[in-house]
Amino acid sequence: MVIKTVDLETVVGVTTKKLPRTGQPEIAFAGRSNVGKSSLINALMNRKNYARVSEVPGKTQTINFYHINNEFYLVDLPGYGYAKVKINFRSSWGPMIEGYFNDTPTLKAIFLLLDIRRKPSEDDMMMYNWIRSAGFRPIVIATKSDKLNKTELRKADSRLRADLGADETLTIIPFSAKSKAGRDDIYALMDEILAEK
Ligand SMILES: Nc1nc2c(ncn2[C@@H]2O[C@H](COP(=O)(O)OP(=O)(O)O)[C@@H](O)[C@H]2O)c(=O)[nH]1
Ligand SMILES: [Mg+2]
Repeated sequence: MVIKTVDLETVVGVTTKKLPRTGQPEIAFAGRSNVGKSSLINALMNRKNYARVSEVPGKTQTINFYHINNEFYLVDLPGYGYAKVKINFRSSWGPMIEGYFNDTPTLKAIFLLLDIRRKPSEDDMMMYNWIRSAGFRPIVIATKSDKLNKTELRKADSRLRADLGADETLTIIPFSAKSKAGRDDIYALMDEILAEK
């Protein structure tokens, strides 16, 4: 994966009824506010602050389509579950996201970001189940891996799997936006996904 060009092409509000039909492969990123989604997308795009790393979590209530190399899109879904933002994700814009998962032929994969140190929340579990019910192989990016040492990393992998009720076949990639650990694994997976017909 070589990122040549990046272009924030479309920004839509979460209350939108219609998402764009891009006509090109899309890879979406979901996760709770503050999980490190913007940091991951910046790292993947090789940009310092293109997907804004938010100082105030929960503020990003838009869906951003980043056009990469004029070939495919990274889709930054709004963060959910920030307690101070009194928006009920399930009843408000959750169904729109679920609709996007179920009704977008060009959507090739959904990466679910989970903080490597935390137990998945109810909203995380719901997102995980939506991803699976829509027929996608779930892919978990376990963020902020720099916060753990090697032993803790291994334990975190088993714990996450158990919490999700998943077996060894679930792909979990530990990632650090600080050290960029895991980035090459994610690029390789993206190459694989984009090569699939
Ligand atoms: N230590 C560490 N901190 C991170 C990492 N990724 C994000 N953060 C921090 O976590 C906070 C939220 O990050 P952000 O990317 O804005 O999360 P978002 O709300 O999911 O988009 C910021 O203070 C980041 O600096 C990481 O890999 N390691
Ligand atoms: Mg963000």
